[in-house]
Amino acid sequence: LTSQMYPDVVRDGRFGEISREDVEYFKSILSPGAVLTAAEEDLSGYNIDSMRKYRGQSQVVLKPRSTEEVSLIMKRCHERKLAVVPQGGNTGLVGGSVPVFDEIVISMSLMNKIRSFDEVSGILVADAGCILEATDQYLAEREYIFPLDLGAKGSCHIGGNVATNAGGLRLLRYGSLHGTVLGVEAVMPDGTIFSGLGKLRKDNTGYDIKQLFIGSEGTLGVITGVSILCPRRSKVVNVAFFGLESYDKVQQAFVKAKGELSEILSAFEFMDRASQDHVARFIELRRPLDEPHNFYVLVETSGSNRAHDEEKLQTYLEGLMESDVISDGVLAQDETQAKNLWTWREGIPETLGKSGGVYKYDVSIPLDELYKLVEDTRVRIQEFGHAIGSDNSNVVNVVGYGHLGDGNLHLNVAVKQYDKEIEHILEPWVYEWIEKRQGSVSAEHGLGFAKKPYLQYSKDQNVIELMRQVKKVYDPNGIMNPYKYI
Ligand code: FAD
Ligand code: 2HG
Ligand code: ZN
Repeated sequence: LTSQMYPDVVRDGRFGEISREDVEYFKSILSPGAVLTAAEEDLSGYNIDSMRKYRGQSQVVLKPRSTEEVSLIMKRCHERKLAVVPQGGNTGLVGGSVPVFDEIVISMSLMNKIRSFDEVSGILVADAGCILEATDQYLAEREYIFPLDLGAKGSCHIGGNVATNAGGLRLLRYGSLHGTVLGVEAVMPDGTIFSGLGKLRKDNTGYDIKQLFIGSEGTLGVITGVSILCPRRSKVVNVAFFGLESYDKVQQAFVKAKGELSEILSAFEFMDRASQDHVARFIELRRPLDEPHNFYVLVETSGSNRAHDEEKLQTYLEGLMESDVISDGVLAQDETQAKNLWTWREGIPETLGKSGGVYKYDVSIPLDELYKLVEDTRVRIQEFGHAIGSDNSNVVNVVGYGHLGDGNLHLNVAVKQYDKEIEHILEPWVYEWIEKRQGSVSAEHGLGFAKKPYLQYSKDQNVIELMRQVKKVYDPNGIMNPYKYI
């Protein structure tokens, strides 16, 4: 059996097909309403991803309320070799969160309780299905902050964030989840519960197994709980937004930000002109700067002393103006203005999503060449006879933006509709370009279904083989999120 969506992919014959008895069994162990079947309702919300690019054909969605229920589900799936897809907020960008064929969707949405929070250490223990924004709000009420923030915060789950090792807007300040996550509770493919919800910052007692779950994208087990170290929330947050004329100047501004804003620097995001022209077509807000610029940077500082922080930021901006690094800039005067400035950054993927189709490349590249990929992409598309532009006409819109402070570029190529010719112009060319610079073909969104074929551009064959062996040890029947990752 091949997939309607992916004609080259064949259903793995080792997997069982879900029977009426299986459904009855799941109904007997889960709470009322926690077993959804295609025979009774529309499951498209679980079968289609948020970009509407990937579509599976799952007939059954299960919504466990506890780790024990997940364990019973997985025991049955293990015995019957039923393949599953763990699903969080379904905001992933690489087609990892939806089935390919008839895999059972295990939706974590009903496992959404905070289990404990220690106001002295800042250690939070919570169910995997807690929504990121709600969790951050819970922490804000206690003057703490979740060490991760991203545009999909209103829908994504913290378990989904850990499963994808999401990076986002605060990584520059608080580091990766590999450092902040202290423990993971997960249900293994055979139903065994891995109780790794440690609350220790330091623990050198052997292999750190929980690290394997961080970024495993549902291929090793179902994450049911997370223990994470949360920093104290900064009392003073300032946001500045400025325009620059060259990518070289963007780099100079970054070096100066590290030197002058140092410990209060909490974000350094960059956006090119095409991305901002695009956002301007969709949002009502007045543009932050009157004149157009080739590049824009959003700098955020987070600290504890208003006068000190504002003086630092002001001096930083004045210095950049005097040395002609930036052409113009604004400083948010209150929280609403700060939020509006962030909209110009966070609104890029959201508004690009309104195009007919977007080819997304989430890559790590040494900083000096980071923007060259965007320029080279424009040249290449033109060489193949396509016009580039950011207006509403029938052209290809190539935009570059991202977490400059982390060396992470988001290259998005928006088209009127998905088009195999454009895809062949871009792939594998983009990946070869990355490979030549020893970059990463997936900086933060993961592999999922979309990037699986391109892993070899970033990882050595021996490393890939070791990854395969790990997968076999954890999931010998291959029932966890099949057809993806590796
Ligand atoms: P899903 O999309 O449901 O799942 C993602 C993957 O994790 C799937 O493979 C799934 O099987 C697995 N998974 C989910 N939950 C579990 C679980 N409990 N146990 C095991 N496996 C699980 N990413 C960034 O890194 N940085 C960004 O700045 C960023 N910004 C974004 C902005 C927007 C507007 C959008 C739509 C996405 C963005 N993302 C970003 C993508 C990011 O990966 C996801 O938003 C988020 O981390 C996924 O969480 P989720 O709960 O939606 O997971
Ligand atoms: C962001 O930083 C996200 O806004 C999404 O990682 C990037 O959609 C994208 O390409
Ligand atoms: Zn990002």
